[in-house]
Amino acid sequence: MVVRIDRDGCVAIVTIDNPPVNAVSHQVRLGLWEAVDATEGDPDVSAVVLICSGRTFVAGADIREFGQPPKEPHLPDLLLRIEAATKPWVAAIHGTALGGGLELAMACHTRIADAGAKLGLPEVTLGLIPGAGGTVRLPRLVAIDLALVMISTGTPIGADRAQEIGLVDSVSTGDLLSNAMLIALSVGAPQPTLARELRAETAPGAFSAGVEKILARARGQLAPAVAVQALQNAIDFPAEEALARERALFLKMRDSEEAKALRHIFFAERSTVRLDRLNGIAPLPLAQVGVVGGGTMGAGIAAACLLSGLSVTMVERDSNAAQAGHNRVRAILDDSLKRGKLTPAAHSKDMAAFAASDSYEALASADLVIEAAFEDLGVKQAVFAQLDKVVRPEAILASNTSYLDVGAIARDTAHPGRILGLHFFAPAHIMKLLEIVAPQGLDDSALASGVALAKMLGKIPVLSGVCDGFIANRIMSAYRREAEYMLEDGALPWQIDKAMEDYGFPMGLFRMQDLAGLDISWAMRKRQAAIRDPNQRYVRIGDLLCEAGHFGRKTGRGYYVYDDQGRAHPSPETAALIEAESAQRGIARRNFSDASITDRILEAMQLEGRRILDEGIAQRSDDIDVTMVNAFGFPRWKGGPMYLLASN
Ligand code: T1G
Repeated sequence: MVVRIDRDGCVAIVTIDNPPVNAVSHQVRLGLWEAVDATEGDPDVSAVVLICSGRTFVAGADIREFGQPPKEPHLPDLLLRIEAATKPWVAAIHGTALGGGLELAMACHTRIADAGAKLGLPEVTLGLIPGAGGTVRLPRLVAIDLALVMISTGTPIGADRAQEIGLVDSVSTGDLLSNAMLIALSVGAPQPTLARELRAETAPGAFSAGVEKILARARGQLAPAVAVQALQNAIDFPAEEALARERALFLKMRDSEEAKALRHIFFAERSTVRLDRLNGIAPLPLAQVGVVGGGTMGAGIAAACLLSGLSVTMVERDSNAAQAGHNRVRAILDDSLKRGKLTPAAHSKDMAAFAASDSYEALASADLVIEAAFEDLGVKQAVFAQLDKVVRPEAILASNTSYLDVGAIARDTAHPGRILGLHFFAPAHIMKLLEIVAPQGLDDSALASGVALAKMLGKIPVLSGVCDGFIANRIMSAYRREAEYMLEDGALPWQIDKAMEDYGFPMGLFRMQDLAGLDISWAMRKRQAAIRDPNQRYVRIGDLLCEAGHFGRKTGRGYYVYDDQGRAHPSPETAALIEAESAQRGIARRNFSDASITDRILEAMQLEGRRILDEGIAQRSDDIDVTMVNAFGFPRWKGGPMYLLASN
């Protein structure tokens, strides 16, 4: 029974029980339809409490049903029936009320939320818009410009904020059901949400200012603009007409390429570590984490662990470096506090769980140690030799290396089977992707522990085999190579960057390299020069810029030239250098359209992705899509390079 009705005096308690997230599937809709019949038809029922079992209120329509023709009762019709009920429905919300779940709650006549609840309309993240009255009911409960932000960004809000703006009527700090019952016994005659007037904007012009910002940020994605249209309809038309227009827009978006691509990524991100080898394998308990290295990455990793409730001991080569590392971690947590992402109490608790030391002995009780030292094999091997002397035999050891052979790092240690790669992406406490690099012979329990750590940190783990660059950096190298070839063949950096930014990337590659510093990759290319394949085309433009001391934004010039506010501009000198290099290579430069630029780069990514799959480095093509979307901002509403390859 996915929907059951209990009685407590004159109150009917309708409970949805549809694990794992109480998605409002066809069965749930049928059950709720019958619950309306039953409660409306029972003279002894004076009010209804709608509550969910398990960990959350309804987290939305059942996304798995989207590929099929919708079955009656359709959610909008069900919500109209609940709203028109003669007996008041009280929505008792815990966990998350998202999408159709929040729409269901808004069709109820009053809402009480558990203090820890989150409420949102994330449909745009699936390439949709709310399709069951959300764009018409929400602006009748909260200010129209706040409704616009919630719907066009999909960002959920907490219970207190929801009460503050009028989305919920009360916040429960005790037993949710008991508090909901009290409301059910005291609430007056039901007032349909749709009968309310639209709420005014929080300040004159706030709505139109919001629209401008949303459209500017859409970057080629359709759904936010459609969400704006739906809200404008809610302003321009009576509720019934606005509902009909919302439904039409929703159905159009539901079958769009963008929605299909976003559903692909949604499920792909949740299946990256479904691995047979992990069935029945328990991760080791993880409470104390060691981090070797207090530089940018080490501090970011330490902060990510602290923010997830783990205790962290950082080790550096001496007390000054340890103090510097400690300061970097404190700065990250202070910033989280300043941004409101951390309460003062949590900030103090996290800092109390953190220590920095100049002695490896401090790692003696660690459950897992992550090495984030200088990217050099010898340095890393020395760190692991030290770790072998002090950590517990069952402790898991990991390297944050971004391309070195984890097997080579582990080779001379006492227990190579417990050493894996945990490749974080900068900034490590923010970026979602975590590449879990599994060398040959890795113990399954070590792998399971790496996956468990990723989940504790709220990261998306993707399993990678050992190769230069693993998955993400290897595909980005293919992107860089193809882009550099096009520089010699006729394109210019700002043209390539603009094409890729218009395609949906947050930042073009040349602008990204200028920001990171061209000298870093230059040093790596020099290190690898001796083993570079002489038959592979090699573009010197980056080297020429570095030889002239142009390392990017930090020196005022790289591919771009920078003004004194640090803003990038096309550089005539760089253009001249590139054209001279083409001439020197005897290449007749030609014009490129934006489409030919993006096509060539996409093909290069897909070709490298195929090689990564053929070599068994990645488990499945979906993992490559998840990697590129979450490490390098591949536009998720396009699904990823391999999804596009399969779709063509
Ligand atoms: N439908 C079907 N399955 C879902 C689902 C959904 N809406 N949400 C989650 N799952 C599955 C997920 O695939 C995984 O399955 C398991 O639940 C746990 O999810 C009409 C049209 C709720 C915050 O966009 O944001 O309503 O892998 O690993 O990290 O206007 O799931 O275990 O087999 O993510 O604790 C709008 C999407 C839908 C919410 C929980 N709703 N879900 O996070 O667990 S469109 C959403 C989430 C809509 C209406 C429109 C998260 C979560 P499996 P999980 P989590």
